[in-house]
Amino acid sequence: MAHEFIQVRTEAGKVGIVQLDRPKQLNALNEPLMDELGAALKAFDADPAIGCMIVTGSEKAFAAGADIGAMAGYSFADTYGRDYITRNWETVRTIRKPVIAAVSGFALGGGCELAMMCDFIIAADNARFGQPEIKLGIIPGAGGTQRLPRAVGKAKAMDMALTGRMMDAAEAERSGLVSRVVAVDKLMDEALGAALVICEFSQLATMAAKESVNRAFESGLSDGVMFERRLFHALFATADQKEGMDAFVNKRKPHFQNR
Ligand code: DAK
Repeated sequence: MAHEFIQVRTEAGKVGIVQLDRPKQLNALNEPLMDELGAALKAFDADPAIGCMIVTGSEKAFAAGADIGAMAGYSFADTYGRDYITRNWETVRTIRKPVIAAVSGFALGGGCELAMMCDFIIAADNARFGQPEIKLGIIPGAGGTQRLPRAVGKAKAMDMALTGRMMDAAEAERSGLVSRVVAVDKLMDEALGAALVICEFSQLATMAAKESVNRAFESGLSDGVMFERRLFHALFATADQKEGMDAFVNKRKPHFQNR
């Protein structure tokens, strides 16, 4: 499938990579880009050969936010009536296999929100995160006021949402927004390394782990632990659990078959 605003490729036949590709606009997110991104991720999710995905941008920008020019003239009827954002911006949330955000440069507004919708963020040392919508007379609209405090706590989330300041990679790692920071020229190697590790495991187990961690943000502790317990129990019905434990006991490498 031809794409206008993204590049799509696979690595080692098992990692699906989507690179946002609107360099002149610092990967500002518009409707067709989000449609393309969603379709590419869904196709990878449906491909049994793919075990993990990476969403990335350019060295200068992961994404500098929603396309301000495109939405500047929108009315309430345009946004609410056409279900702006909800309709196609959150497809990444529906992806069942793990998705890593590899962030270099600016991740602002909708760009920061897109990165936070992924399962974890690996950042280059030049990464800068922010929710500067307040400077435009609006507030974050794709989950920023909800996911940022869950990641970094109320104090920093309020600071960023109310002042619009950016957080550098070191502060983002300190605050729990990103899982790792690496030199900018090592970003894709690091993300790919993490993705390949994930691909070694049973897809049933990685999907269950993702679903269960995400449940922590949707439920109270007892309900979340019960959800985890039931998935844990269910994995004992898989051939991959037998394979993984037999391989350990017999000191050999496991060969998971995703069943
Ligand atoms: N949209 C459109 N174009 C953008 C852009 C953006 N978000 N960010 C940058 N660009 C364009 C610039 O206009 C410029 O284009 P030309 O002038 O060359 O044609 C080009 O990219 C390069 O940008 P700069 O010349 O500004 O580059 P600098 O290195 O000097 O500065 C910067 C980089 C990232 C600091 C700066 O470009 C900047 O501040 N950009 C805007 C960042 C921003 O405010 N992002 C938040 C956007 S608001 C909603 C839900 C969600 C949202 C909205 C509504 N609803 C539910 C209704 C989400 C909103 C947002 O994300």
